[in-house]
Amino acid sequence: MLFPKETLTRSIVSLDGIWNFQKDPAVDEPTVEWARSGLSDPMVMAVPAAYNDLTQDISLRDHVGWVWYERTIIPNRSWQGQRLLLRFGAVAHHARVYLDGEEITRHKGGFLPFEADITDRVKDQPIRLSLAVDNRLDWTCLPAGEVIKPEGAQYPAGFRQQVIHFDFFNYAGIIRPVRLQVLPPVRVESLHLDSLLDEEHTGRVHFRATVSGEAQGLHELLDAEGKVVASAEGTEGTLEVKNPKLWQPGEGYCYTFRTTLKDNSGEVLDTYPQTVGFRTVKATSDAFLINEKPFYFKGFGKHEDSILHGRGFDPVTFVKDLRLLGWIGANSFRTSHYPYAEEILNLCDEEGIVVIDESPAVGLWDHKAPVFGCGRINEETLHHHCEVMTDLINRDRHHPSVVMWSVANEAASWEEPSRAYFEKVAAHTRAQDGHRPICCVTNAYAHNDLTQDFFDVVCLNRYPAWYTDVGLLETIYPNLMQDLKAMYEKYQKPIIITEYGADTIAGFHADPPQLFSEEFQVAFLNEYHRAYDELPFVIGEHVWNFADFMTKQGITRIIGNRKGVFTRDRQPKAIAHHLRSRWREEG
Ligand code: BDP
Repeated sequence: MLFPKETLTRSIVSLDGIWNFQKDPAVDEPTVEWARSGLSDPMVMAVPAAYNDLTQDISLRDHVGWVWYERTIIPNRSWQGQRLLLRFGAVAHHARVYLDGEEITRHKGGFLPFEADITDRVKDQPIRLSLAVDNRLDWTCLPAGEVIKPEGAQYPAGFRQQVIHFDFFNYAGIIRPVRLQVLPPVRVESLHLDSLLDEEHTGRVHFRATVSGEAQGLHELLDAEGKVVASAEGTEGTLEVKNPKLWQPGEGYCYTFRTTLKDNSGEVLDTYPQTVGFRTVKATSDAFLINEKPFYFKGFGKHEDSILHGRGFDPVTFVKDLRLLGWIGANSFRTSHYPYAEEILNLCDEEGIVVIDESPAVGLWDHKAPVFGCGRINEETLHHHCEVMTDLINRDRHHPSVVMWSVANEAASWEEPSRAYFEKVAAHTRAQDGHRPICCVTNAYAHNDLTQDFFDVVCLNRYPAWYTDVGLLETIYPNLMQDLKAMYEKYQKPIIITEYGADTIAGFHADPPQLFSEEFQVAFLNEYHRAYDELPFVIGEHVWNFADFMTKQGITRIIGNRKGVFTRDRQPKAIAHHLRSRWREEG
């Protein structure tokens, strides 16, 4: 599936904007008549956006189940003879799509794109596009969750609750752009591109193109100035360039892989450009090498989260985030805890920002009971997990900014059956992409972890003096020294601390430091850094979190998680200035 781009042969009709919207009172199956008759009592809703924060209605914010979206598509004469491909960037978490009442496709999973060819259904009359969207999560979904019906006189009749074992608000709806792609009948359908660099410094783009219809394919590699530096014909092959200019952290030099399809008379039938870049990545026993040079990860675990938009794609916030990453001297981030919008990765390619690309496998634990090997996380979950890894890698493999795949976050990797599960996920992931290291972010320890040997880099989430030894700053350094050395001794793999942080309310001060104050966040992170700086196998620090973000309500959450280095509206807390001098000084 290609990212939608306008070219000489392709145009895009954006279907973003204001749609009709209605909450569905139905419990299990959506009210399908609404797709035929139109919504009975619609309100307006923005697309893309999560719907949760856009009304004053608490029952919509906390809704569990189906909602409907609806709008009209007005056909255009210029579409005649073209293929019409409807594309959803992401719909959280289950979508059913209807045209004039007829179901045309379904999709499970809230963070990856899906498409439907609607050519044969569009004539010259306006057509109603309806979507039923379900936000319920169960143990076969990623993220995982469970819907419970608690019993007791205090619960209203029919009360259902979405239980989630992850720490971000379960925002839902059409959260990424909706586009109608108007495409030529003979076209490039997919491109499988691996850009590699060998020891003699020869860059090779291995390509495999799927083409609909009969055409001659020409594939060219253009440098950043637009000069063609290599070309080949056919649907599969290799483009070679000697001594290519490298994609580097902080300097995102990209090439363009351009495919042009022509007919026998030489007329252009389709053309599609894809960004690629040359760089090597490799994990050794104590380093992460980018272009053979040790790379130290400085940055954050992030979220796609912003005021009002919820998890809706928000270019304004992301552009600001890019500026803040530059300002603070960060060189990388992790797409915790799900794949981010493709638009974001495109910018990271250009800006030279290093990305750990994470799957939506989060919530695979429960502090009250086991989850693996007891029917909760089951074969269907594993199957879906593998499918999601395939789709994620197919979507993102061409991005030079993506240096590692993260298959999951904080799964119960101390439960014996998790070992067999992750052995399969790891093998499946490597089979999709043998060129990038893989990881599985964990909060387990040397004494209880059962899965890190399947992965290349040990990615650890650690919170001493926050969730344990609360407030005891002096315990951080000895705790980490012992913990990280034990982890390294066991696995002999480099370690990235993918999470460490303290909830901090901007504007709260306490000296000597106390929990929740800006002073505490500074003192707390400094203690962590003391340990990292002494351990050569620690090859990265990602503070949790880049910015404050919304979570479900809880007594340890104050209108969301406050571990941000920036507030939710992107203002720096005191720690931001400290990180800035640490990260910028270190070069
Ligand atoms: C970790 C999770 C992350 C949470 C964080 C926290 O990976 O999603 O937000 O802890 O508690 O366990 O702040």
